[in-house]
Amino acid sequence: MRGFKIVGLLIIVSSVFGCSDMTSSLVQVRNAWVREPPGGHPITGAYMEITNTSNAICEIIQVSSSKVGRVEIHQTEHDNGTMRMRKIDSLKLRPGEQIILQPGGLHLMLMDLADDLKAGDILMLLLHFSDGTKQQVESSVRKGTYE
Ligand SMILES: [Cu+2]
Repeated sequence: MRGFKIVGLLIIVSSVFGCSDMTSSLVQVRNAWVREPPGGHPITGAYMEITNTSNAICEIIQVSSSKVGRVEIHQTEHDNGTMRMRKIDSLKLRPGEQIILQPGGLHLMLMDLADDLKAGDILMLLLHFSDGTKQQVESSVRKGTYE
């Protein structure tokens, strides 16, 4: 009985911390980049390596940016030589797991771009986690092959 009470208290304490600090450090993001949209198209892809550095499962449920109308999480699938993109609802990472968003695989689709993104620009992306925290990601715009 005593053990249960202690566990209950720990859960309350950790959720209070989670609410008071809305900046997340659940994941470490490296090599974040956005492909320069070809010929001024208002749509492009964003790529990065995400590692869950926490000891809990974390889930990215949404990505946003002040300069992007809509961001979707996509998985590229190869189907009989045809490449298709499927929208997925979230990215779930186990503790210590790394996922790589890259051309031809998992990626973020940036749609309705407000600005003309050019190689050398910086685009801020905001990762939204299922626990309500958010994490900002600085990504650099580069030229890249179209996927
Ligand atoms: Cu896509």
